[in-house]
Amino acid sequence: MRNQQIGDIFNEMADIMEIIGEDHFRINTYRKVARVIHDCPQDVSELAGREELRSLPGIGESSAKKIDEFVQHGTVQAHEKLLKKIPPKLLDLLKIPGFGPKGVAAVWKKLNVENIADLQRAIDDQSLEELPGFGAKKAEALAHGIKFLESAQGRILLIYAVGIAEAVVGQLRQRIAGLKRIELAGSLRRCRETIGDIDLLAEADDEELARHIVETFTRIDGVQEVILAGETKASVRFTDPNVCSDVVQVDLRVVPSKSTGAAWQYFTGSKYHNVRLREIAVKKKFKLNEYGLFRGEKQLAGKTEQDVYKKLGLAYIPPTMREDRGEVELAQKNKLPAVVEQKDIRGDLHMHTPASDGRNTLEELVAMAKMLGYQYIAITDHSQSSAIANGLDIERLLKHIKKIKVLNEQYDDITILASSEVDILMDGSMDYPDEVLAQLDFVIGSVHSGLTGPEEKCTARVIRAMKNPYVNCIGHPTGRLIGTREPMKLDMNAVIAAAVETHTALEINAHPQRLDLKDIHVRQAIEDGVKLIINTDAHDVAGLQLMRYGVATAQRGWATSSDILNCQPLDAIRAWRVEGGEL
Ligand code: DGT
Ligand code: CA
Ligand code: CA
Ligand code: ZN
Repeated sequence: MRNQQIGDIFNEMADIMEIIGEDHFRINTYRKVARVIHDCPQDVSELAGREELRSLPGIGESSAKKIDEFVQHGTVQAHEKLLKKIPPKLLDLLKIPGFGPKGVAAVWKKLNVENIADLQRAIDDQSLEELPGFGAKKAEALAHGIKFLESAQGRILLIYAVGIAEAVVGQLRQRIAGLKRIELAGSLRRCRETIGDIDLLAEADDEELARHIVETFTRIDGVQEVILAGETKASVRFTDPNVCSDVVQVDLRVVPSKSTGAAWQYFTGSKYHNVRLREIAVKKKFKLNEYGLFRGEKQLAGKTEQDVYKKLGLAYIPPTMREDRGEVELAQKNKLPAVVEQKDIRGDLHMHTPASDGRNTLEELVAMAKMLGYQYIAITDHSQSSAIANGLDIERLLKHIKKIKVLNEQYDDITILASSEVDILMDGSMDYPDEVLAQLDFVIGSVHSGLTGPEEKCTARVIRAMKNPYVNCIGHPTGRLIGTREPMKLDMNAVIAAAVETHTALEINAHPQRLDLKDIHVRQAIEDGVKLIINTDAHDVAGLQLMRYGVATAQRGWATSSDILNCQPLDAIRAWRVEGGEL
């Protein structure tokens, strides 16, 4: 699928045109085309040159020609021409949260700012705050935004790393006949929310094969640069435009089978977890490294990870828990929590249909939910204040509820709950009156606008929503978008206390750009007895399949299935909701 890449080109053209001050009509057209391509379930590049491409809504002949051109030549002339009109690094400025094309145009034309470093200088020498329309407050916010951007730089979202790792492993499997075992390690295996580089491990007992694996790895499609290549390891910079536009470092090591477990353990990390393990080994007068666990020359363990943990006197620790956050101590006492697994999930309580901003019909969502083995789902379209997301006014909502109830009658193997993701308004009141909320089977309250306020205000807003007796869950509680939008400032202690008091669940939004609540807040919440729900917030059937990222986040927060509402049968959720009973 090249939809992401093609759509991005149209968005970039719109950005440049807006910066250089071109006609609004065409800018809007390009933005619309970008959206249509991003949302298109088919591979647009496969439609190139055909009539079908032209029949997509919003795609006229001139846009279709640009897509054809891209598929044929890999570039679009109009795009290249626009790029020549601006300094090469100017568009980097758009990555700063809260900075749009108009702001970029102003600093470029009035202050000669051509890149992020220039902007930082304009902030430091106060020329930015003197610029009309900016001021000290805005300058401070931009300085903050630059810091935020830098902290995320060089790391990619977990889901992209997964896609890239799959692409690399796929090519290796295809090209190396004798390849037996290849495993993911590093932060990718631990499912951190962002990944610095991708670590892979392959097994080979003969040197010839090991060399062949390393050599092939340095030559697969997508390698941009070979950073190092030895007998048993190599590092490359790799990219796959079907996954994302970033270039990522991938490290591969080849190890003999007698060391696979030890190496897998070592290169999974985290570094701090490994340090703790090595301390335990040293206390036992053992030696632990990537080749195995040794007493003197004798290898005690190394073939499997399980053996390594066992011989160290530890229970096996799931990779998602290996952060040195107390898991080693619990493993010593054999008291590790049995963290939730994908198979424990019985339903998904947050998804959108075309009634608001979803892309697949109710029936299509139900079919996918059944395929995933779910017993229930909740349809949660947006409420009236979410105008951009085509939120439902009361009249449309009531009709929607009826439609869902009628549909639900047609299935006896899955229950479809008529629900809504209701906006939490600025003052913490809900976007529908109570008598409307009362007609829903389940209510998620979410903040979608005004996330930048001070902590006190944001916290009070969310807590007021929790106090509404009809609100069952707070959706994506902090509203963050990893790497692009900062979380709302919430006093998490107060939010958690209110969740307990008001019997409101908190969501672990599984969308890979959200993962909200995040791992450490999950842990904090369950320690205080808050119930969580892992939801995909799907806007299409593909979105329903992203549950694993939420499950991994729950594991990283040590949640067990008893902490998670949608690991329970529907009757138990109903009782919890209606009677305020315990699970
Ligand atoms: P990343 O790539 O920044 O997302 O994070 P990791 O955890 O994948 O880190 P990376 O790629 O530098 O190293 C992979 C694993 O190798 C790491 O999780 C643990 C192990 N490792 C790396 N450096 C050290 C070290 O200095 N000491 C120990 N004990 N282990 C290390
Ligand atoms: Ca890594
Ligand atoms: Ca690495
Ligand atoms: Zn939402």
